[in-house]
Amino acid sequence: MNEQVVVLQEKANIIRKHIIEMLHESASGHPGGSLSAADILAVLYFDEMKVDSNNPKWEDRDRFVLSKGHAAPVLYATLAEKGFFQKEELMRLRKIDSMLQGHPDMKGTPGVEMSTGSLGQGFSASIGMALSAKLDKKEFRVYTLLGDGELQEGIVWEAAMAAAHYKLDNLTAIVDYNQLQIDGFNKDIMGVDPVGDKFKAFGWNVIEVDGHSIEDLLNALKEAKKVLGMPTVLVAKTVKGKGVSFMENAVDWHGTAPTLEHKTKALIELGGE
Ligand SMILES: Cc1ncc(C[n+]2csc(CCOP(=O)(O)OP(=O)(O)O)c2C)c(N)n1
Repeated sequence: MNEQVVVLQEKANIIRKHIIEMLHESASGHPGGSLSAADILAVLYFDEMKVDSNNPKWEDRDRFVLSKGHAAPVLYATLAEKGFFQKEELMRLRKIDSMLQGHPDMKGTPGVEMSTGSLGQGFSASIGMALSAKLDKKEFRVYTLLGDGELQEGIVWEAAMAAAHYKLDNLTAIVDYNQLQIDGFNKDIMGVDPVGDKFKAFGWNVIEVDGHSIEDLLNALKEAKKVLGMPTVLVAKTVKGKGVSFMENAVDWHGTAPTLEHKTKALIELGGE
């Protein structure tokens, strides 16, 4: 395995540990959908995206929109690791007057590009950002992460149609395809499959990847940049709660915070303190 992959895997693991610690400390939040996206955010922020934590508003930076805003802990952990703010802040998640609210707030947190939480709207906003880059003849790229449960929102498909219509090849969407939403498996609540074929029919370039394979993610993101005239979506197969055995594929861990006992167990599985 090459060194870059090992470094990124280690970053993802650190992000996972922060998630467990933050959620335990605040006694609330969403572990399942945060853990499932840790590898994706590690690759985006520590390899793919041009961002500068010393200059969060740098005009030419790449943009990332966490459309599945309830997974805010994975974004906060990544931003802190990247140096946008002190890691100690993570322990103030969801506290009164904290900069880290339960869902991302673009006015309160350095590095957060869009306030999200109402499923589907972050995706629409990312399309506006990509379109404005085109109109302003800017080179930056826009990345956005959606949940597969989020695809149940009608707004997603109107936005997908617009992105293809405007040929937004500067936009890469990633679907965290963990097959669960808040109440159970998507297939039992409102089937979203076949996800790739749907995006293809809406005019998107589609790449299917293993969302926990650093190599797959690196290659797919590189590939996406070569495709011109249409937006690309990575359908990233993931496991909700990935990395903590008792949280994996368990709907109960969508929005439940770990107790001290859970935290201790989880941190041991993730490789200690
Ligand atoms: C418009 C809207 N409706 C309902 C919700 C409540 N909600 C929060 S998370 C969630 C499930 C999301 O599932 P998914 O996108 O698959 O996220 P993941 O499983 O990856 O956490 C729902 C329905 C919301 N945030 N926004």
